[in-house]
Parts: sequence; structure tokens; C-alpha cells
Amino acid sequence: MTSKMDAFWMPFTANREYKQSPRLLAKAQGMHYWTPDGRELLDATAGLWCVNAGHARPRIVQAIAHQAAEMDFAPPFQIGHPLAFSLAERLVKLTPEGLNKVFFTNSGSESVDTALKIAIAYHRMRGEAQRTRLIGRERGYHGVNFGGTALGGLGPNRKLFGSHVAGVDHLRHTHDLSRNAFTKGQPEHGVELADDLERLVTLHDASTIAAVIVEPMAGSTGVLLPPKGYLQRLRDICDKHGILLIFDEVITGFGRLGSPFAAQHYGVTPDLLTAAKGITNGCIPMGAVFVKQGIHDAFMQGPPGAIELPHGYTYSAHPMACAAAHATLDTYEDEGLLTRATQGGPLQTKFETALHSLEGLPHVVDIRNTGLVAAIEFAPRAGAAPGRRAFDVFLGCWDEGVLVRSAGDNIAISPPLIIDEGQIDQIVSTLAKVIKRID
Ligand code: PXG
Repeated sequence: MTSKMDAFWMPFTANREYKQSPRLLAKAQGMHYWTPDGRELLDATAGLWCVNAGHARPRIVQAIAHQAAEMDFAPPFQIGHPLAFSLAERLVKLTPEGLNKVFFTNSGSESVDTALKIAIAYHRMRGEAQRTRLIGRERGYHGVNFGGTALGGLGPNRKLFGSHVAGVDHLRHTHDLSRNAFTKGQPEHGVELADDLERLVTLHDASTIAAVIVEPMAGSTGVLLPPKGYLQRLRDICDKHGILLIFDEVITGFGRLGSPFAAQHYGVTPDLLTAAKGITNGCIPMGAVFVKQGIHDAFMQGPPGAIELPHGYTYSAHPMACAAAHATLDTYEDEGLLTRATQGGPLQTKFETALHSLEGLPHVVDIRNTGLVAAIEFAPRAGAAPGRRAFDVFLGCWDEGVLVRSAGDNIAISPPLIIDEGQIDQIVSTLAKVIKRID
């Protein structure tokens, strides 16, 4: 380990192994990264599911530079600035009908905890203060703050931290290799797993449950698509019992599935929707929680001078983030990026066909895809820690000049939405080469 690497405790990283053989990125443009010694890598991960319009887009760069000089910061409590209001107006035009209020945060984790707090407070405002229970789903990822950690369903992310959010329960996950392996698009089987919510209602009573949070398509755990009919059934059960439905769209928001949001793609509208990442194309931290009018209005009851929601961040609606988000939306609009990955369109079809050509290679037990996102699942290596085979594929691709992401036993592919067909071929041929040579 070089002493220059001692001080930085890296997030979600095997620090000791990494510092023995570091991987560094120093420059990015369009579809590519470059290492400090000038080696080019094709970005098949949109950074970390966030650089949806590709890297260093000139409009966004200029907007940030301009805003830094014009007004670097403005306090967000009891004072506003014009870009925040105009951005909110623009964003709610992109969200599904009815989600027409937006609360700004700085990350996906903050969006999740904000949404959970709003859900609990909403019931209290309506005289149902006993509705505090929150339901997540196994294998879900909702960031790393206390609420998101508790509602998340990935064991390793939870076990060190105790249980400090009371009254949390989980639905089962929807992954079923025995029935759904190598499905293109939504799996046929598993709609009945939504009935887990009825079971939890029977167990806890609906009068104790505030909200259910799910990723409409689970990203971090390795791209799990909702079985056909599953999200609608969750919606119906929530409606029946007065439970709020929260979609965590931190990954699926801003075009990943070929619609602005997964809610539109799947035709199911949640009560609250969390976003981050692609909202600024990943270049300035920002998150958002979209809320139905009626939920917002429940807070607008007390004396007009009272602060209705005692919640917010120093950097909520930060001017630089608002400027970056405006320029990002301009870029998405000009280039039609939010619908470029439309299901059945030429790019999505090419992507799907290319990825599924890897079926039959050694150790590949599943391939899943939708929009411009896919996962390849590997059988775990006997006797090794889970995920090592997928991690070796990641390392092999790194050496071959393609950046992919390993997630447990999966490799996830989620390129910037500007990708061309030749670049899809490069990703897939590199994966094939690496998969054939690892054990
Ligand atoms: N919700 C979802 C659905 C996410 O995917 C978060 C919340 C938290 O966002 P922030 O901005 O607080 O990180 C995320 C984040 C991976 C990976 O390896 C995915 C995320 C973060 C880190 C790694 O897939 N998603």
C-alpha cells in the first residue's frame, strides 16, 4: 500500500485489497473514462447508474461554471432562488400524473429517508398516528441512512448496524431462477409474491402500516425485474388498506427503462417517488422526492405561519445542483434520451439480443434485461466467498478496457443512454472473452 492512500477510508470497498492493487480513473468524456496513465475504458455502468447523458456534456459543464460565478450558494430555509422553483416545475412535468410536488435532497439515501418521514408524518397529520410501520423487500437497496438501511433487504448492508428503526418488515424478493431464468423483459412468474403484503397486513393490521417501499426494478442487488402484474397488485393492496406506496427510482428514474420513470414504463403510479443520480447526470449531488398533491395538502392545515414540514438539508435545492439539473434536462430533451431505450425500439432490441448471446457461456445461470440495463448472473464458485466469480469478471473487463459493475454473483450493465450499437458489441464481446477465460 502506498502511504498516499492511507487516509481515505473508501466507501463500499475492500480497502485493504484495493490499496494493494488500486484502480484509478482520472478523466471522462462521453462514453469513456481514462486512467491516470491514459488507458481508455468504455463506461458500461454510467458511472454508478447516474451519468445517463454521458460524461462532461458541454451544456452541463457550462451551466455549473456559470452558476458557480453567479451565485455559489443560497440558504434554502425561508428564502428561495429562482432556479429551484423553475426546476421543480420542469421536473413535475416529467413525473407520472398526480406526483406534482417535489422536495429536494442531495442523494438517494436522503430521498429515501425523507420519503419515509413524509409518509409517517402524513398519517399523523390525518389523525392516524399509529400508522408508523414500514415495509421493504428482501434484496432491496434504499441507500445507507438509518431508514434506508432498515428498509433495505441486503443482509451484509444491515448486520453491523443494529435495528434502530422500530416496526419494520419485509416482503420476499421476486427472484426465481427455477421458473424465470433467461427471460427477456419482465418475468412471467411471481405475481403472487405481491400477496406477501396481505400476509403482513393480517399479521400487523393495516392500521399500523404507513408505507411500503420497493424499487420498481431492483438495481443494486443485480437487476431484478418485477414479475408481470406484480406492481399493479402491490398498488391494489396498498389502496385497499390505506397504505402509501413508495417507488424508489434512484436508478430507474431518468430514462434507464426507456421512459422518464419506471412508474410510466410499468403503468403503476406510486404515492411518493424517490430520485437522485440521473437528475443531474451524476455531476453534482442532488436528490428529489416527488409527492402526490393530496399528501402535500395534508400538511397545509395548521396556522399559515407554521413550518409545515420540519425537515430539509443545508444543500436542498443547491444553486449549482439546480443549474446542473436544468442543463441535464435540456440535454435529455434535445437528444430524446429519456425514451431512447424504449422497449422494442432498435437500440433496446440490439442491446437485448447482444446480451442474451452470452447464454450458454461457462457459469452463466441467468441473463435479465430491460431498457438499457441488464445483469448476467454466475453460479458462485465452490468454496469461494459469494460474488468472487463476478468480481473476477469485473477485473477482467477492467483489464480489457470496459467498466462493468459486479453486484454479488451478478455483473450489471447500465451504460449511458447515448451508447451506439458498436459500443454495445464491444461490451458484449469483451464480456464473452473474459467469461470464457475465468474459472
Ligand atoms: N435507492 C436506490 C434504489 C439506489 O440504487 C440509493 C437509494 C442511495 O443513493 P445514494 O445517492 O445515497 O447512494 C441507491 C444507490 C451498486 C450501487 O453497486 C448502487 C447504488 C449506490 C452504490 C452502489 O449498484 N445506488
